Amino acid sequence: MLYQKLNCYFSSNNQQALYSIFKGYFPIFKFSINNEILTIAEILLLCLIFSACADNSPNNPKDPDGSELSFEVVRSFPHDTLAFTQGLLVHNGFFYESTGKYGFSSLRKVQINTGEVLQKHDLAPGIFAEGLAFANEKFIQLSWRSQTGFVYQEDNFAVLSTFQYNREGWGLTFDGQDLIMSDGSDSLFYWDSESFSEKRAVAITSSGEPVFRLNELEYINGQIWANIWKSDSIAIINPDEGTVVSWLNLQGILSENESTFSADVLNGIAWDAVNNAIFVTGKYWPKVYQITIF
Ligand SMILES: [Ca+2]
Repeated sequence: MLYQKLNCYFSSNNQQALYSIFKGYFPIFKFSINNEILTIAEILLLCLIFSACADNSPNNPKDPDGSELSFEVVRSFPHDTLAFTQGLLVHNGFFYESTGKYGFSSLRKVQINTGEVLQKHDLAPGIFAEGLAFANEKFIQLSWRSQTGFVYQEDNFAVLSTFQYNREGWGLTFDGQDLIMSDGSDSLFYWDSESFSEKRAVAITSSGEPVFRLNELEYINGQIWANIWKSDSIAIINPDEGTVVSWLNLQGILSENESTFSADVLNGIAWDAVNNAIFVTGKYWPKVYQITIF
């Protein structure tokens, strides 16, 4: 019975409505959904479910003081639906992609127009690959909890060296001088691009509030673009101030048909500096989208 009562709310992804029920009825200890009175046991269960959902709810931040940007899809390209995208970049006219999951982690060179994987390096099954950057003629790839980074030769993906760091690895990009990495917190970390030693941490805020779950990164035209994990939002960050100057909301970029694949969350931003083209994709998404923003 309770499942039926709740199903209509969760199936429509209506956690806000659920919250409003609590907000509106809690003070007088009378709970009802669709005019059905809930028992005390049901209410307690509802509290547990709600608190769990609230903790893991998708985070689509808004910046009331900043601009919220819209997007238009210019073109779309095929993307391997078995690629759990953790990092994406454009180099010399090709996508380079880092895919995660234990046993499925890889570094790939991908034909942009066809999505064909031209070259692939598989990581050991115990490594969950994460962010990817190209710096000093080498590819640098992070891992999630192994605290190990991998340095690859550009042409053949030969592992030139590995290095250690002392936090989780999430996103990675290169600003022309330093590597910039995320660990899922509200800070970005600047690393020396040769020694990989940490030079400084920058706390990222939006309207004075910390911005958590910073994930895949891309340095674009002097700004840092950061996926917010489990959301459709990208924070566009002024690196000097550590402030979000605008939010890009990509809600709806996957059509309903495309969403029926086992598509996971948005997680892939790449910039083709030569053609000033911006690409986005997600984990197991069937497409990579070239977008313009306005
Ligand atoms: Ca990227």
